[in-house]
Amino acid sequence: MIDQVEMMRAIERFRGDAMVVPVFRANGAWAKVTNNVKRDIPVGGAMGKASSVALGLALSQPDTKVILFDGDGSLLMNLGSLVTIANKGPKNLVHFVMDNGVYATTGGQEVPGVGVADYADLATSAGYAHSYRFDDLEDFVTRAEEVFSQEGPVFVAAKVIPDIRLPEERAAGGQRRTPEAVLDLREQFAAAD
Ligand SMILES: Cc1ncc(C[n+]2csc(CCOP(=O)(O)OP(=O)(O)O)c2C)c(N)n1
Repeated sequence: MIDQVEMMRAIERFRGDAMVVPVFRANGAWAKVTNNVKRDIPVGGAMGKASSVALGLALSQPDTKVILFDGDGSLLMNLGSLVTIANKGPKNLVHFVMDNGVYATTGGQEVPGVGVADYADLATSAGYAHSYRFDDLEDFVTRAEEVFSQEGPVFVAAKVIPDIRLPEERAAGGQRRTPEAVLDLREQFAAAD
């Protein structure tokens, strides 16, 4: 299993000006490594909808990469988005599912299908252009360049260590929230017009 902060450190090197959409625990992890916070658009609360938000961003800004860090519980709540994304075929979307096997944010309850449902297979059968699965950090680091150079939509299922520590134990806080991210983005899009 992979430490998601370490995995994200490797991803940040390929990030450039990509917009990054992290959900729940992935948001806290990404906050530790991001170097371009104004291009980070966390989606909290609206569980399951980050994949739809990322699709919208990717379609509206086709020349900019969009990196989505979905949760497994979140993806399960909007599994149809795999088919919708594949159908739209955004070449600039890289969709990670941080598969920790649990709803970490609400205390670590097991998600359905652990050890049975295969998200990479689901993405392939939905029609994603490329689909990967990783459960080893070194393996991911070795192939990260390939992952980010593919034409999307690209799907990456990553088996990550669940972080079910309470906020005070995780030294959480200071994370970016959706409303400020949307305002920042609006300014950037307006300036580019
Ligand atoms: C529609 C809806 N149901 C329930 C919740 C409460 N909730 C917030 S986070 C979360 C778990 C998210 O799990 P996952 O996507 O796997 O991310 P993780 O917490 O493991 O990073 C739940 C159930 C919610 N925000 N929205």
